[in-house]
Amino acid sequence: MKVLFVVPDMIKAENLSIEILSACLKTEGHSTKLEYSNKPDFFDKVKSYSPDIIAYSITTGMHYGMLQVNKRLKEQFSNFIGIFGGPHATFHPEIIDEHEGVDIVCVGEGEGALVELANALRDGLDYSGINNLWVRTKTGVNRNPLRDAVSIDTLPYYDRSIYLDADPVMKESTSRIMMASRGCPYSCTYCFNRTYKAMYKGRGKILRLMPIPRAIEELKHLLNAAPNTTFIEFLDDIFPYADKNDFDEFHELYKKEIGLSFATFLPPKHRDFDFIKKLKEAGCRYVGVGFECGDQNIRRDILKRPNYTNEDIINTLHACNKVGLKSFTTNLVGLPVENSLRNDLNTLKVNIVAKPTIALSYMTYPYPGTELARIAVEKGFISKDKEININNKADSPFDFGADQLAIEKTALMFGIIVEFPILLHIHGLLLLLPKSLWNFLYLAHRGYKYRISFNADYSIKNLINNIKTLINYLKYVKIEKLQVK
Ligand code: B12
Ligand code: SF4
Repeated sequence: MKVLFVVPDMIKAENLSIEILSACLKTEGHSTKLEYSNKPDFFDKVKSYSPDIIAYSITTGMHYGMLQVNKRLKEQFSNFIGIFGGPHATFHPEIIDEHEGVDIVCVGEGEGALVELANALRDGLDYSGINNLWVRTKTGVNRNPLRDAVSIDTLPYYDRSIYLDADPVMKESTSRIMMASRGCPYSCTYCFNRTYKAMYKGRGKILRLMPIPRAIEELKHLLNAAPNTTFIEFLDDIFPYADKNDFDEFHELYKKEIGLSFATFLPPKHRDFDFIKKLKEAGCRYVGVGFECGDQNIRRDILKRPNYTNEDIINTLHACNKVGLKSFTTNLVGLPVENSLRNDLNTLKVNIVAKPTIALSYMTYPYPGTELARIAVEKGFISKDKEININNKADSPFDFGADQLAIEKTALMFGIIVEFPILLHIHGLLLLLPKSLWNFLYLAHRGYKYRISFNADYSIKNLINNIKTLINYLKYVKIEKLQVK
């Protein structure tokens, strides 16, 4: 069978779910391809490939665009099955009831389900009873149950070639992403992990780490597929080998067998100086730490974050600064709490003390199925049925009354004030500047720090590639905004 994955050309980042699904399909003899939906010759390319299955991996926000693309494809070609998977499909599978062109939705992990579907189509068998799939039939939608969580050690290597073949810019890129685990030990209320764990209860272990030698093999495969790679970004929810013994083994093997610089996400607890020093020696170029909120009570009661103090974060980041390891914090702004603006400013002040290389602010969104979404509705910050545009980072979906604009502008100036703390004294004055200006400054500052300074690549080529990516992204967000309206 021919399976076409369709994604927007938006952020120039590989999607590991597509790469693993593609690898599983190829193992069973199916052929796969990836096309960008926002390229001018997209429909011609679909026509010439003539896929049996068109597969979309959707997060909340990008689902508007992909549903629209599927609708247009259905109008032009009738002989393919349109299947949607990924976080949005998992937490809102009702898209199959809401959109005629959606033939199948995959809830949860897709490896087994997609391969079974392709095999059934190839063999002319009935596919309406495949576990994890909601399947449209002549008599209604079959909502099949979940299968057990996949054992990640048994999976093939990510199919890196699917992106490299589709996109010359990605092929040229020297930075690749990697995940050596699935799941997270924590259960924050705003995150999909909490809901996922509840969904998969009794269906196997949901936190799964690749044994270190297997992760090294995976990376060797990556280097084989993309020999120009110089940098690896571990995007695991939490760096899977952060415990001391694991880290020692990882440190030794990684340095010997891979030896490339990398970045990762640390668990938000205190890391001693020696650990940070070793991380730097292993080749780590920068680390991320999820700080999220400076108020311990909100962290514990509303966000249900793991247990850590502001001092834990401050000490870890000071250790990073001492050994010359760059760092970023992630911070949730516009939380659905009383005095949300005061809370944001408090979080900002702790960041000033901690001194990360960059403090990233994330507007809080009530993702479908999360407990925080329920809390926000319950507290009256948002109505249950409000449509939200997730990819638009400048507007809060919540109703903060008179503080609305101040919260949205503070989110945009957050990283800049942390870098230049003197600006905090004139926060009130800065709020008088137009939001469009803050939006521009936010993108410029974040883009510079994250894409250029972190990667220590000041070349004109890198600058141009990043500007192109930004323009692509802005164009896409603009189209999406219209679709939401
Ligand atoms: C890597 C990552 C990114 C990367 C790369 C994204 C990319 N190119 O796709 C970066 C950093 C760029 C990124 C950005 C964003 N991300 Co992100 N990201 C992740 C992360 C950490 C890993 C995703 C991943 O690759 N997982 C590994 C694969 C194997 O697992 P999986 O994605 O769950 O896929 C399985 C199933 O879902 C299913 N499946 C998936 N797709 C399909 C398709 C079909 C057809 C089928 C049958 C099955 C199927 O099968 C897969 C294998 O079992 C997840 C958290 C997580 N741990 O999953 C967040 C996550 C996906 N991100 C999230 C968010 C919110 C964002 C941003 C909006 C953040 C922001 N405010 O800017 C942006 C949006 C970008 C976008 N295009 O959507 C949310 C999405 C929530 C939601 N309801 O949609 C998540 C779940 C994090 C969270 N804590 O809630 N992200
Ligand atoms: S620590 Fe991060 S990935 Fe883990 S549950 Fe909390 S928000 Fe999600």
